Amino acid sequence: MRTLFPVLAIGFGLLAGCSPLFNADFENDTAFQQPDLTPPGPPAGDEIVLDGESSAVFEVTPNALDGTRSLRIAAAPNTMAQARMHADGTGNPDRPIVVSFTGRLIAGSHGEVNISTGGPFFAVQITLEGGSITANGLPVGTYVEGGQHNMVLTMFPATDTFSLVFTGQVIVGNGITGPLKDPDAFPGNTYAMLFEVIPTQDGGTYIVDNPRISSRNF
Ligand SMILES: [Ca+2]
Ligand SMILES: [Ca+2]
Repeated sequence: MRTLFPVLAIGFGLLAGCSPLFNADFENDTAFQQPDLTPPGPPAGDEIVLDGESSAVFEVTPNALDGTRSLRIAAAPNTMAQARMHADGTGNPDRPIVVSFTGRLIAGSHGEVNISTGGPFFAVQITLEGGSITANGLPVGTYVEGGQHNMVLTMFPATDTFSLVFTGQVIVGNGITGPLKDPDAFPGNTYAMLFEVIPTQDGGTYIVDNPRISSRNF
């Protein structure tokens, strides 16, 4: 508890300055079953959309990254699995949009985290593969395979740019920024964070928790 308290305090501080558009922690879900696709609690209308071949696994795991439940997304060899965290609201179009989650990519897996603002192209594409992290195609650092990482991505409507912070078992520099890939579609008419396990010959698994999309109030 002593070590957890500062993390919780920071979490509540961030939430206080943000209006949630999507929020899930999987704590009310049943282990080894699919998550509730309409996450309980505010905001209303947020939803999870699961997609993949019949071999794809989307189940709540008690081997949690935070609390007692997380979401496990697994793909069989040479197949994909994706879980889309969909926000119903758009927030204040003059304020930044903040997208965050905690993840653990099992060694050998290839993961992508794609951020949509409702346009034909993703605004930001993050890839994690073989220990390397890229953002919109550019290398930004490294992660420990099988380790835990936390991402906070902020998108700024005044400049159509993003800033990216990775913490946890990663080596990623400070002050990573870049242009959004689909500026005409931002601010968006919808927002989503798409977790994808990309096909590899060994298959892959991404465990994720606390996916959040928020409209910042400042
Ligand atoms: Ca959790
Ligand atoms: Ca909800």
